[in-house]
Amino acid sequence: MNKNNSSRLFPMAKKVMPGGVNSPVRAFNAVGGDPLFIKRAKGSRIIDVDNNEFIDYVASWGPLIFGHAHPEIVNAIARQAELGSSYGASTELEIQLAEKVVQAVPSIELVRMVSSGTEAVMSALRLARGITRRDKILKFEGCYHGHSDSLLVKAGSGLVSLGIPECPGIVSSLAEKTLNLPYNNITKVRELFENEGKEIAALIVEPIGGNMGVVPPKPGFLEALREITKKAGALLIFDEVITGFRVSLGGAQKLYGVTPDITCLGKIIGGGLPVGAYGGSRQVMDHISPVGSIYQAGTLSGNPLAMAAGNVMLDLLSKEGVYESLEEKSAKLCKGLKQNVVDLGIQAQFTRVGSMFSMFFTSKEIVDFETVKSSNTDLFKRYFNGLLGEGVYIAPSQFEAGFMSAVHTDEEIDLTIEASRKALNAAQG
Ligand code: HOZ
Repeated sequence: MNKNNSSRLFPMAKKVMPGGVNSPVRAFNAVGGDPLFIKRAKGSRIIDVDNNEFIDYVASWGPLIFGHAHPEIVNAIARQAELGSSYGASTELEIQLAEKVVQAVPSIELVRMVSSGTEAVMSALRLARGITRRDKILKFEGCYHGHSDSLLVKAGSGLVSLGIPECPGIVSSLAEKTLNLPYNNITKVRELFENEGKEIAALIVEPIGGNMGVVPPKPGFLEALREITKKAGALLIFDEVITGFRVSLGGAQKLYGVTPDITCLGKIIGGGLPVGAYGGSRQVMDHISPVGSIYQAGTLSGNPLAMAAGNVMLDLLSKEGVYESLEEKSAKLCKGLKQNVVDLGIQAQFTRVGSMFSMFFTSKEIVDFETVKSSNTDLFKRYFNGLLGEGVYIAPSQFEAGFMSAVHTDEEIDLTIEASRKALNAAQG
């Protein structure tokens, strides 16, 4: 694979941007080599500056459920751009998108749009702390909820990929307020709440772990979190930045039938544009300014380009058969990938919920951050590079999820399975 232009651009990028990237997960630190520089993308394919074309399972880290540059989304953005890209004032588009979110997501009666998932989660925590007048929050090891100070403790995603156990720069008195427990371990949650429950403002969880690779909740885990938080007067926050509108129209909460107090959403509801949102019952959300006194604001919140794209995205997602088709394609891909490892005698675990999936190179059953971290990252590194050479692009880290889109074809899935077999064969040497 020719990487001449990417390799030419990378030193230039490093001269003007830290590590040459604008988000650490884009660097290829965990897999070696220079990162790809992308020049365009269409449907299920991305094309780099050396004209290498890849079948893409990163999908901009999840949101592009209809692939890149879907014509209806592109048209909506173009139409809105003609009318102005930002007003810093209210629009009808915001109401339309909010109505769709409220209709689809069980826990949301009122929603506040923001500009990123990080912002949504940061604001949701402030809301929970403001309502309960408590400081502590509980999260789970390996879950990543964006990069706000309270949440960069034992976090997954880029931190685990880059091997950063603790992020300097976080005020220790704030970090102390963040409690961490192993995902899926309800016994430990109960113990903690027995001792400190009255000090905990919120428990925040990815209802399906998606930022350490895919880690599904064990049966009963989410239900128990709901019961325990309710009893303690703490708020339950679902970070559905990845799962919201991906695993079902109503997100993981609809899939599992567990309703949190606050839900955080991300870029899916902006059709891949920079958007986040948080929502809950009227009672909870009325604490936010200008009704209540918990302040949160943003010029680009409810940005009209993003709202226009998001409206089309949610309309497309509402069409009959979308999730069934995603399920079918994802099941087919994972079945093929699984057969490969069986045939080649490689130790691997597969996790999948709907169209988000992972393959971990370990013999341990995947239930939490520890089991995820038992994966053979050297093997992953060779596998990733082999796949790239075969024209398949997955996230450059063992600790990220893969995403199927509605526009991946059966033929592309077959090609991916074949590419994976070759890459695995080469990787095991
Ligand atoms: N953290 C996200 C992936 N798990 C992607 C956003 C980013 O960090 O760039």
